[in-house]
Amino acid sequence: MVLRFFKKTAQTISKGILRFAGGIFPHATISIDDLDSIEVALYRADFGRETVEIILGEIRAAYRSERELRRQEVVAIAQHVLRRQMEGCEGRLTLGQCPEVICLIGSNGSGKTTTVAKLAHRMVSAGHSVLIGACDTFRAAAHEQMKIWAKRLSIEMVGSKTASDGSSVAYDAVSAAIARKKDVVILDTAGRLHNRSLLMEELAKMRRILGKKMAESQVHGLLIVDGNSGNNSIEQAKAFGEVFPLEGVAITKLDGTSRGGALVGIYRQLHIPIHYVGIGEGIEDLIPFSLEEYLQSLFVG
Ligand SMILES: Nc1nc2c(ncn2[C@@H]2O[C@H](COP(=O)(O)OP(=O)(O)O)[C@@H](O)[C@H]2O)c(=O)[nH]1
Ligand SMILES: [Mg+2]
Repeated sequence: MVLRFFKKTAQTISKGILRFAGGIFPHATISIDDLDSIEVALYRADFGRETVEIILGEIRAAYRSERELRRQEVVAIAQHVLRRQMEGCEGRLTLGQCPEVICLIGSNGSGKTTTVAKLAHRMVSAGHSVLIGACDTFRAAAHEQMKIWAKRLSIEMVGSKTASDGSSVAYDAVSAAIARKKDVVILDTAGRLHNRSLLMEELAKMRRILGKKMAESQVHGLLIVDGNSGNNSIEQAKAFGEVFPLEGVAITKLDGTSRGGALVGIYRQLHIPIHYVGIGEGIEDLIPFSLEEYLQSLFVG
């Protein structure tokens, strides 16, 4: 059931492990020469140097004691290492105060607007009342895109075609949510302004303005990372985190990337739990991240 989520990454990994290892037979033994192909596959899947070295080190140690390893044992070693590396990685938003504000932050094209829609849909389906704030005022098209989603989902949206300031829209959205007694406000934000420092200033301002209306514990920064950008996205994520406290991360587009191993590096370097993964363009294609599902689906095939 979970197997389709990380299909491309799984194909990349399985190529490396299977190629010299008796095809699909889990009991086939692999030789020490196969380690190179396993190593390449793990790098291709973007697990990052630290993690690949640990996995390889443990496989070598197992060789020394066993001399013969079956493919399923290699997989078990990799999963065991990853389980350790990813300890505590599953994040969940806890909703309780009314309203809770979830602010989606990330670079242009990472999937923020789509994820706002998917998340709003999830929350409405779970019985919460939701209001969307269209705070990407930088691009006119962003407002339209959010509006189309809100209309399709029949979810109230606060936005402005003419506002030049995302923070003022955020303020209005939160005020409306309080007045209308909504459970959750989900804010879309801009991923690009004229330059990077302006974008950071804008985010810092939004956080300050939200702080005037809400308790700190009511505001949840959710970082949106494009799964295709893999380990490269980490530096940028750190910059966002400096101006807007990040509670969790959602990693999008994992349906189409062979670099799903980057989740490990993202988690280990940012120390932010992974709340959701995006696995397609449809409204249902956002799922809570489960480490076990991830580990199972990486090594199928
Ligand atoms: N395949 C796939 N496409 C996605 C996913 N999430 C977003 N997208 C697509 O990525 C593109 C950019 O998304 P958008 O939400 O506009 O990004 P934003 O600029 O951060 O708001 C759109 O074409 C989305 O349909 C996902 O999980 N999988
Ligand atoms: Mg957008």
